[in-house]
Amino acid sequence: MSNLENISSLLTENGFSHHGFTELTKPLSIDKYSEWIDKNYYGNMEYLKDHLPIKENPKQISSTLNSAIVITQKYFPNPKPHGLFQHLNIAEYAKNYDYHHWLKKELSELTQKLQELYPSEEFLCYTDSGPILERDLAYRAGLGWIGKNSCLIDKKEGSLFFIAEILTSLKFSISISPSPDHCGKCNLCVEACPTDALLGDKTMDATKCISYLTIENKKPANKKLRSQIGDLMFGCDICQTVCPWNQKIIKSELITNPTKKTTKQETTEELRQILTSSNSQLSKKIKLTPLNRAGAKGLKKNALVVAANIKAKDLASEIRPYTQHETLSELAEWALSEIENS
Ligand code: B12
Ligand code: SF4
Ligand code: SF4
Repeated sequence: MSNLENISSLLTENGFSHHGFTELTKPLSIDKYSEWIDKNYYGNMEYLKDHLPIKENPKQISSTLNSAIVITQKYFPNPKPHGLFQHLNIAEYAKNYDYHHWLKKELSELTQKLQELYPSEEFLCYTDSGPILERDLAYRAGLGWIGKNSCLIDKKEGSLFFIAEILTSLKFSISISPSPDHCGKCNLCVEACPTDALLGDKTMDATKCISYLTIENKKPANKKLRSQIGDLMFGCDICQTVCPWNQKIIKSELITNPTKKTTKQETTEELRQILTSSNSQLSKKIKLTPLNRAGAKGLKKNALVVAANIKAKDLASEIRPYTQHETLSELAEWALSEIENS
């Protein structure tokens, strides 16, 4: 068996059947990335700008690295659900415990097995944790195409998965034919995006993306964007949910596991919990989940926006104290006026 066949069987045995291999070369889309940075589409995610030189030349991570073993891990149906805030609109990936912990742990175990098989070689694992252009890497490994929603999509797997990789000094004889583009004339994701964040060229203006606004951006969004956020509490799946390549998967899951429709009262109760908890109570609760990225303050900011958009009149007395808040006072005033004028 060749190294490649050996590793491929190990990955499949460990549950990573959708995997691929590629050389660790300059990403195909690095010019696109650089243009994207120049246009300031990254908002306040400064690390994306800082990472440009390493992303361009991944061997800067370690000069002995030659290849990447790339895997995907589905987050829908949820493999590691935490069960918090089941009546709020939270992106599917974030309904699981934080993948930076559990997926990284699974990868580290795999890396250890590889290290035992090849003791003189180097192995480093990442998932969303290194200066690596992961969609480009996965594309080069033959794991899917880049859709107009900018996600990596596979015909069978859809796009509701994480990407992770093990960089290695091993050299493989690889001849991968990249996945053809199956978007065709479809434009559903671009049309469905509530904030017009998708640019139509397989990239986005992240400063308009609800995922950025509810997770990464610590400041309240401008008033126009606030109302476009609707009831999205954390992250956004709209441009993936409308995608025909995910629709097949979502529909079959709904048949086997029908979800109960949430009521406005249930949503209001969970928003109330967030608005009335102390930061430390809330931080403790969300610590091991992706919600921790926004933090307690970020969740409160998002709760004010959702409360205003769903016109939660019952929450006026919970919102009022925030009109005295250090950073959320203007947002709270806006939320109250939205609710009172509805
Ligand atoms: C910053 C970031 C974000 C930002 C910006 C996203 C964006 N589209 O630019 C925000 C906060 C908005 C975000 C949102 C989400 N993210 Co995010 N994010 C990242 C991160 C850390 C960097 C991505 C980046 O560099 N963006 C800048 C743009 C310009 O780069 P890009 O998205 O990689 O896009 C490239 C391709 O589109 C490519 N391209 C365009 N045309 C072509 C053609 C060819 C042939 C090729 C090869 C490439 C190519 O060029 C672009 C630049 O190189 C990556 C992890 C990583 N290290 O890569 C995760 C990552 C992209 N995110 C991920 C996820 C899951 C999400 C969300 C679904 C979470 C959610 N539900 O809210 C959403 C999806 C929104 C969307 N439609 O993209 C996954 C994507 C998995 C997948 N199947 O694609 C990643 C890979 C994390 C992971 N390890 O699993 N994210
Ligand atoms: S994640 Fe939501 S806001 Fe962001 S591009 Fe997709 S549809 Fe638009
Ligand atoms: S919705 Fe249509 S255009 Fe958008 S990524 Fe899916 S197939 Fe491509």
